[in-house]
Amino acid sequence: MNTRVEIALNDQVEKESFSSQFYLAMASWAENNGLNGTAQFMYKHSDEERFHMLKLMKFINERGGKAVVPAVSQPPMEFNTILNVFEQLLHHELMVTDSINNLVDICLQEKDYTTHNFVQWYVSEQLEEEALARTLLDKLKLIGGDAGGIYIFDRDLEKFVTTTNKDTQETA
Ligand code: OFO
Repeated sequence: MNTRVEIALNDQVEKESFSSQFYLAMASWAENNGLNGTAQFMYKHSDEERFHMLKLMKFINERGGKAVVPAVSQPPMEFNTILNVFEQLLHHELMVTDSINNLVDICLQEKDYTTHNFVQWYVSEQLEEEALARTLLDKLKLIGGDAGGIYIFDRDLEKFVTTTNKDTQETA
């Protein structure tokens, strides 16, 4: 496998691993602050990021490269408000999108069209994740600091997680 592409893919492995840890920290914070829907959403999101990491690692190894298991780094643990949690989520996803776009650039520069094709899955995934994070953040901005509004937001998020879990199980 092309060395530059391999390094960039392993760098992405590290970012997906950190995303998983970061969303786990958000889940734990939400759970400790009575926001069970948000906690479930973040636990699920954390699992998805781990899946993104594993998918990359398998691809690297299948293509003759060496997937590197990254060190676990401590994510931020304190979030002042639920709004702050979702602001950080969107901010983080935008950083991941930049990194994926950089990966696409490297594949094209190195004429690695197979990896380019593989990375397209991440391009679409980022589109969806960014859109979802923006929608949730917009809702929270509308709600402002209203406790009743936050209660309903959190309850709706719990329903959303249950419905999407059911859909995934039915299509599996
Ligand atoms: Fe949410 O980022 Fe993975 O790809």
